[in-house]
Amino acid sequence: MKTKIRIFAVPIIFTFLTVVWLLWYIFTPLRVVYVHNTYEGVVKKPDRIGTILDHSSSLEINEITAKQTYLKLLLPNQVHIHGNDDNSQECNMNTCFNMSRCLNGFSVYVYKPVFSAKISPLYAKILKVVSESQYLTTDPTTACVFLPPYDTLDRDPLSTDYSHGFRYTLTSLPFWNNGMNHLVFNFFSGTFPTYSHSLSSLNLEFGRAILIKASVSDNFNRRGFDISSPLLPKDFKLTDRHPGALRVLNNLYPVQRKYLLSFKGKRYVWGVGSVARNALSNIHNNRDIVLLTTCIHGANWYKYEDRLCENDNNVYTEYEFVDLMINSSFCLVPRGRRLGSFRFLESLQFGCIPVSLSNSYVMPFSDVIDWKLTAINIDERNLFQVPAEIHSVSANQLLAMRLQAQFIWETYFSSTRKYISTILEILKDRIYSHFSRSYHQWNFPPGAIFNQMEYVYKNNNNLFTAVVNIYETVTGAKLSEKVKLVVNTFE
Ligand SMILES: *[C@@H]1O[C@H](CO)[C@@H](O)[C@H](O)[C@H]1NC(C)=O
Ligand SMILES: CC(=O)N[C@H]1CO[C@H](CO)[C@@H](O)[C@@H]1O
Repeated sequence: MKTKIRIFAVPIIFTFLTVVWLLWYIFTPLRVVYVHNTYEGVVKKPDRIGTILDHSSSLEINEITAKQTYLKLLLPNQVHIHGNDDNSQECNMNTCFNMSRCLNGFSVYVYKPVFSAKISPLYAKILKVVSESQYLTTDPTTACVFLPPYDTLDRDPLSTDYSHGFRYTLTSLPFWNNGMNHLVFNFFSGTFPTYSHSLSSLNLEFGRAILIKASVSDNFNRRGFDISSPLLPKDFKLTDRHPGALRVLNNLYPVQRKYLLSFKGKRYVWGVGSVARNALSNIHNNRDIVLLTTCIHGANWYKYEDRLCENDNNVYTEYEFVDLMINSSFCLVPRGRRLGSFRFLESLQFGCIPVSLSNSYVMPFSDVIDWKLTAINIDERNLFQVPAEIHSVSANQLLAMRLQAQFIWETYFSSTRKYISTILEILKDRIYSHFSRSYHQWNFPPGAIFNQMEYVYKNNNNLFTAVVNIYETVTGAKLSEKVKLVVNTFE
């Protein structure tokens, strides 16, 4: 009898130990540590870090990948990039951006110009401003992000600025790596007659590059990855600011300007984007609402002329553009053929509150700028409600929005240099997310560019700071609990 029990005891004890081990395994918090790498240097505690690292890199990573989540340790040579590599439409900063490249600080490498490649004046300015940036590096092996030497601003095959052959040139860049950590600028994509907003209409093998794109539609936006850009005018200044109207006039008043709402621009009579602008004459009253359109653009406009064109074309010339902008409380920004319109930035510059009519448009830099403080968005189909909506804005609100429009203009948009600084600071905020600037820093004076704090950890005691960056894909809930435990353990 006794020997029988002993024989059975072996597997029972074994099972018991296995269960205990499993429970311990499941409930032990993750001990994953990224030793914070500042812009200035690394906080070094090699012995302790070493121990933890060995532990984390073997055990936890396997465990997490098994749960269909993934973890990126921000340690040199330890970036684990998961996800479907071939589907660049799914890109986010965790799947398509190599954080390892940025561990020694934020830097930009600008490829040497290619003399055979045609570059528009605007792209030349972008290249120049980045080249003069404090973040420029001449060493591509240590660069965090890359700027290609090819002008991809205009990808409309019918446009005179369109350059053929990018499909091959971008991919042949020496550090291209399927676009990883590259910035690709684009203002015009798609073409007559559909002006598709899809990424494939770019005619460009951009892969995992971050697109800095105008006229982005919500439906094709790689959120948190691509950057929605305003449409910059061709004659945009390099470094001098285009001053805001309030600065020029040195006057905020009258709060209610002569015109409540104005617009002066083209209308397209037919095809994509024509609906909103063709209906404007219905709310034009020639008193406080002045909405002027002209059918005249391109050589063959008269072929499509409608019965209102003649009158519209005549009234159009009766008002001066600047006079309207400067004397209007609100400026209508109806979509054109594409979602973005030059009028958007012009309104900000004139301290005129933009009233955007552009369904699904992703407002410029909207991951940091809160446009609700500055602009009004109205569904294109509700054009007839525009007067009522803007009448309901109080004088106080109007003044606040006007000041905010000027602040946003002067801080983030008023020159190519400001524009580029904003983009680089957005990228920095994303990459060093534990240091990213707050909503208030971005949206209130003096603004995020003024506040370029360089953080340095002064470490006088034996403790060290662990910053854990965990990136999750599908099932996040369980992992997040563990992350909290980790942070509590080491803080
Ligand atoms: C990320 O960058 C590091 C450092 O340059 C490099 O060693 C690593 O291979 C890169 N990973 C990928 C997936 O490109
Ligand atoms: C038509 C009109 O009122 N124009 C005015 C617009 O604003 C400027 C600057 O305040 C005035 O000089 C114009 O007379």
